[in-house]
Amino acid sequence: MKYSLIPLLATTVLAAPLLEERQSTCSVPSTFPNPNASKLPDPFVFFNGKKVASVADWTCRQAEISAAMQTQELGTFPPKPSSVTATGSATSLSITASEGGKSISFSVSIKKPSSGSAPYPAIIAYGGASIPVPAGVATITFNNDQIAAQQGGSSRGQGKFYDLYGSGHSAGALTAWAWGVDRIMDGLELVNTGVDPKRVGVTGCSRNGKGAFVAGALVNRIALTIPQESGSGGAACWRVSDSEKSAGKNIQTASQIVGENVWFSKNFNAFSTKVPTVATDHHELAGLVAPRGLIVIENDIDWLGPVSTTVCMKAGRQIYKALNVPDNMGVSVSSNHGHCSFPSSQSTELNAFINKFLLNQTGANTANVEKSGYNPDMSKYVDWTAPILA
Ligand code: MCU
Repeated sequence: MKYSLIPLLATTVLAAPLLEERQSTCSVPSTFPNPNASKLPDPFVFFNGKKVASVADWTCRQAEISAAMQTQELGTFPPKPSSVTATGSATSLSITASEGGKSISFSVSIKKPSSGSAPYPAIIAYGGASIPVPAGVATITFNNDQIAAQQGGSSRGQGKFYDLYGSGHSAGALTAWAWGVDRIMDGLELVNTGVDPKRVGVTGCSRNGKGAFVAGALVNRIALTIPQESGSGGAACWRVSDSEKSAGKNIQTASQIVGENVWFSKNFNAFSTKVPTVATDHHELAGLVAPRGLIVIENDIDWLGPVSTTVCMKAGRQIYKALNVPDNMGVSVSSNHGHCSFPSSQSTELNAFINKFLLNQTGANTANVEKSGYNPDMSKYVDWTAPILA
């Protein structure tokens, strides 16, 4: 039975039961195409060639995009383990996850908001927040490195995720961390910490920004995703970054990233020098977050690929436009500041998204946030147009 479309659009949080129902009504392939496409793949065409013609189609398309990304670049995102328990207080939360006779535990700290009373919203911050978290929002500090190490190529398969699922599990660190965020959400639902699980955001900067983006894409209970300066592997598109590299920029590409660290699945190694054959690109990572809140904070450092993040996230925002929620996503590429040192010039858009999605301020203005000093020729990378789905 198909679910009604109205609740999907009426709420910013796609609840887990809806997701399960959605997956049972979508036929998701298990093998994925290897196109030879130097432009960004059309988000609105299923891999079997059928056009996406409705919001219900889009939710099925999301399921196949997610499956393709997991197969080709991210590794498998495991479902909820057979047992998850949690204990906690207003200042900490400890989670134990068990599967197949093994079990792991980890804890996160909670910094209560300096104003407002429970239930309050929170932002899960990978390794601590490097954005200014407003007074009414709690900060949950997530030590993502203990779930999956990111100490270069030799750290593959290390961390609590792999203690549970085995060191040979296909998930790269980004996916393993997203699994950790999913368990934090379980914990917040099990224990009354004061945090409202329906108003939780996720952030991280740089490598942890890639992680925050992937968490928002894979964990449907996240209300607001705030990747900061994630660059290649996050808000940048593999294809655009390769094109920028060919044009002489000092930019991170897929072929570099797979050697630097273990953020992606080892399955991605085979694609890293054949980017046009990847079935998806990262404009569709934004599409996995839709229709939930997404504010992409970027910097114009060459290595991050400011043209690539501009093109990629403008293309991703077409998906939000198709769903008739263009204001639920914004992209802001700032200039002239240190990596991960949040500049005040991006405060307006950051606060607007936090006000809207976490503090429930209906008047918050998140309209038309496409801020970038770059004005790339989109037609070089995009040869599709967004349908009107809603
Ligand atoms: C932007 O994130 C990464 C980048 O992908 C790496 O190539 C570089 O080594 O480190 C960046 C980072 O995490 O900086 C803190």
